[in-house]
Amino acid sequence: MLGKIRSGLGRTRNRIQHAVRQLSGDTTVPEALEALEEILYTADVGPYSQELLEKAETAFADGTLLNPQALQTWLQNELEVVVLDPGDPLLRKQEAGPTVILMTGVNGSGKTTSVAKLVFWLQSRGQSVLVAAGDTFRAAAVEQLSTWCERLNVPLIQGEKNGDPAAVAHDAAVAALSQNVDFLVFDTAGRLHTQKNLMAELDKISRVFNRKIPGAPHHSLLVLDATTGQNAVRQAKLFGECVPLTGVVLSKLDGTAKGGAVLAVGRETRLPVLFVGLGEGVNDWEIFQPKEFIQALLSPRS
Ligand SMILES: Nc1nc2c(ncn2[C@@H]2O[C@H](COP(=O)(O)OP(=O)(O)OP(=O)(O)O)[C@@H](O)[C@H]2O)c(=O)[nH]1
Ligand SMILES: [Mg+2]
Repeated sequence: MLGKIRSGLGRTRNRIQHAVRQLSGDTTVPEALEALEEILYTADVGPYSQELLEKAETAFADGTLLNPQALQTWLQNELEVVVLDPGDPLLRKQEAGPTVILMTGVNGSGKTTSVAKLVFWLQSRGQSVLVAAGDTFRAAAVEQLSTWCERLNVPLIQGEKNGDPAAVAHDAAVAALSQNVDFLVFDTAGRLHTQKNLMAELDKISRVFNRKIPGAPHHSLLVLDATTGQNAVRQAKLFGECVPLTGVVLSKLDGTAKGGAVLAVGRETRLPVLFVGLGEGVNDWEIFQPKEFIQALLSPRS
């Protein structure tokens, strides 16, 4: 993953490279602290930055940190404990019956593209998949998803135009049970976390699933656009109030200079980031590995 994450983090890495080199080079303590501050703020690590800076200062003062050169490893270790490990196995499969995955997120966050990437990933693990289009309001949305499904050769359940997405959930659950698929992936329409009705709709979809398939949806993922930086944290909190979220997909990491937002999301929401999106193709998808991610973020350009 390191190579891909490293190039995917390109813009973030470019912006903090100067400070990273300074941190790993020959510096004084004040210079090292300044470089640390630049890294944390530029990468958009969030409110945690201030706390980390103070902790580093204290560590220098009380001798825990002996010299500026030790700061790089110290920072790496500090950041590693912030981010939850996605755990193993990812997206645990139910012992019997279909495992249902609900994809949620604000408009344009990358849900539909992530559905395609996730399907491809599941297929590459030998799993059978059924997809359902919960976005019944926009013809273009169904078209986008059906194009992906044709390419990936997976069946798609869709409802009537402008129909109730909960009805699609019902039909999808019935189909998943009768076809005995391993996974059912449900794409939803984008919604703002401030739109009460649409947020309540997510709860309705979940309840319909649960009536048909015990415990479903088994995984409710929030797709966050990495380029939105700290707003992602707020989205995670508000979506989490409507559906019990189990994890985060961080899309568009390739297009942001604020890759450190992953760390804020992990720390503030206590939700594991499971996957990252690194482009528009089905292959631009990686399991999120905190250690490697932080290493890629902080390593000087080779
Ligand atoms: N560079 C890059 N682009 C991405 C990534 N994921 C999605 N996109 C692009 O972002 C745009 C929006 O993606 P969608 O998957 O349609 O987003 P959505 O959340 O389904 O959007 P709505 O259904 O309208 O709410 C598309 O142009 C995607 O190609 C990613 O990881 N990297
Ligand atoms: Mg969509």
